[in-house]
Amino acid sequence: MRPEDMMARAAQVLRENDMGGWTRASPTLYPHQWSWDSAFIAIGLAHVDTGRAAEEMRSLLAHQWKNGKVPHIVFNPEAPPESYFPGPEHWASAAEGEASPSTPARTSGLCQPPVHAIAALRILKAAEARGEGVIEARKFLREIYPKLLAWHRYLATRRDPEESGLVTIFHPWESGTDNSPRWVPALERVEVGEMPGYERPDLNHVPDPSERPTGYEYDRFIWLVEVIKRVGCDEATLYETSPFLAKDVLASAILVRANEVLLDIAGLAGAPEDDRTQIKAWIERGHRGLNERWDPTLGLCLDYDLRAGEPLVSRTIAGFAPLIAGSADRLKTLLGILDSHAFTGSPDLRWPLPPSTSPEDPGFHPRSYWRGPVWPVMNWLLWWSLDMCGERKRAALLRDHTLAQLSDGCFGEYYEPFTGEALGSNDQSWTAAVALDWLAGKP
Ligand code: 9WN
Repeated sequence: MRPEDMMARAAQVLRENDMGGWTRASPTLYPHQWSWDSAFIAIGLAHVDTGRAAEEMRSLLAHQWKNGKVPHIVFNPEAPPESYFPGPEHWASAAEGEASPSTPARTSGLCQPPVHAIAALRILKAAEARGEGVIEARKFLREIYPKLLAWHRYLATRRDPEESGLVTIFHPWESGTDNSPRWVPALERVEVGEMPGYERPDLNHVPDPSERPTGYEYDRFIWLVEVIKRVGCDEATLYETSPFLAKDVLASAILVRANEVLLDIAGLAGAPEDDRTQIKAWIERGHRGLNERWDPTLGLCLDYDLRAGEPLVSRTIAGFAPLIAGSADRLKTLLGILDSHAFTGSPDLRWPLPPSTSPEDPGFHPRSYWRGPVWPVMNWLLWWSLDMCGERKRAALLRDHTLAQLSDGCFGEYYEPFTGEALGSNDQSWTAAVALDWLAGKP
């Protein structure tokens, strides 16, 4: 597929998933607006229409909770109840609590990794590169700055009362890498209690159930939703009671970078010095926290199970957290691991692209979601981080190989690492968005 054709197709995918001011994550599997998907989608849209890109984020942030939380899903009121589980009815009781946004409650009670500030600034950069919509983009950044600050404050306080610099999650869905081996030992410790039966519409939208999380995992996912709902999503109570309580190094690294970007946005917004001092302190704390989670044997950063009081040992792309956070002292080791057989160096791979879980990890499964498949959106995050670290050549290769993979025109959600087959949902919005960003050139 020629680059101009791929670009046109990617823009078409985003148009077809456009629900009027917001974009569904995919045509059938995900009929709602997801938090971090939306941010990546805005990055793609920025190359087409500044106003529409800003609107994507505005519509998500309109549902921000009073305590600053940006919900992981904003539900589409028009999606039939049987289209996704757990849907708005399931979350209703929890989403009508004190901290939730104004009624009718249309969100889940969870959150996802904070890529939003990164996306917001990229809207401006893309507008500047196109020489169009710059004033609008600057206005948009000034407008959303307080919301982004409140979001980061929420993560730095309610999700880190220990001031460790690391974000606590109450549910694997909050990591965005749901069934990753990252969470296996912590999930195994969760005892599922009494709860109503449920159906899984997600299985109707993939050709093979092995591409999605297992029934064992789903029972725990849905039970944890129950646990969170029962306490009205109250963070302090969940700290005491939740059977799943983990520090997420990927979300924490993203937060470090997002805080760096927030400093730039604070500058544009003419924010008070106090804000900047606070943001800088969060950045420092984040680096410190990640440093403590470094595993010298694996040469990767590891999540931490607060309930069990032990590191969660696995070899996944989340281990590259210090690279994403821009910690210079880990760069050389991480690049070595990235190039090694454990990630992109195996000659058996269809493309030298990092599987979500290393084929050398015991939890690896080449077709199962976050257990092995290559996720184009994660490649974007790594590409962006490598570029920021000055690793331009390596970044360009990662981009070019991902684009080669995407030339099948499917815009798959994820890809089998050895065969290159598109898996999960086709026409996945964030896949199209990152392709668009790459094809449009450097903003
Ligand atoms: C649960 C929408 C989302 C992504 C997540 C991905 C998947 C949902 C699901 O899809 O999660 O949030 O139903 O499997 O894991 O990263 O945001 O694309």
